[in-house]
Amino acid sequence: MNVSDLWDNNKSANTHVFEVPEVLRITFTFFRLESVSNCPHEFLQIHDGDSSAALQLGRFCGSILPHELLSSDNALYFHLHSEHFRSERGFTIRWETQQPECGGVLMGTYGSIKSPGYPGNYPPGRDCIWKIITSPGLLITFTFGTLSLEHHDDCSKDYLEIRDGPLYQDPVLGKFCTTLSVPPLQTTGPFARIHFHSDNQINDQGFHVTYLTSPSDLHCGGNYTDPEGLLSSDLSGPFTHSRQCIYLITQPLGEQIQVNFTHLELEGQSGCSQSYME
Ligand SMILES: [Ca+2]
Repeated sequence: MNVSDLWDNNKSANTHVFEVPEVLRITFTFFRLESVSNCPHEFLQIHDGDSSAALQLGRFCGSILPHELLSSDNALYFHLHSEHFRSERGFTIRWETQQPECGGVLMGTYGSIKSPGYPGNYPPGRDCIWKIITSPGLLITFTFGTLSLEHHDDCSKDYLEIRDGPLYQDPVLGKFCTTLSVPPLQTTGPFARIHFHSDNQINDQGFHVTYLTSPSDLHCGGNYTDPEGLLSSDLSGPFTHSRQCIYLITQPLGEQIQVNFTHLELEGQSGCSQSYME
């Protein structure tokens, strides 16, 4: 399966579309302030917003050029402090604007996902979609460090939504739109889709979620590259847990694969709503 196949661009199918403000990227081309540890007398302090109440991105002094900085919304607040302004001291900053970027495809076996601007408040009017694509036979467990979103009874304003699969049609594992402590969530297969949405009013701190992968308790799924072979679900005992078993057969470019079923026995419901092979 190609990652591109899993990247559905149907954001507009289930989200509201806003005009998203551009964010600021700043680079330092000159920087020289008094060099004293902790910068007590002379410093440049930068906040990710339009006031000193916004998250502090850094406090700088000395003569080392600070690294590039990116705002999470459309303003940066600079505070230059000096007890004795002197010549040949100061800074030069170049700024550019760009479309905000968030979301992406994560293929590692562990990682973390944060709302834009975290641990500062998240900006308005964002849709960020992350996909976690791991190997067949693994499950993904999400642990919530922070979860603070604008409260709303039916999550029609801001929300964090985690789906049990890579596509927006996959079942919802959890959808959150308040501040609370959430126990870990686990997928039933090796893929997940995380969608963060913020509307244009009222925000909060956002979220910080970490994820880990672990082998499925059922021995099912896997990668197969032999020129021929036998796939078997080998599920001894009754199905006690909901599981997705993903089998990926890959052959060299140009080869085709012929599949013959020798045995198939699954629960029979209309529309294959409970158990199915696809
Ligand atoms: Ca909001």
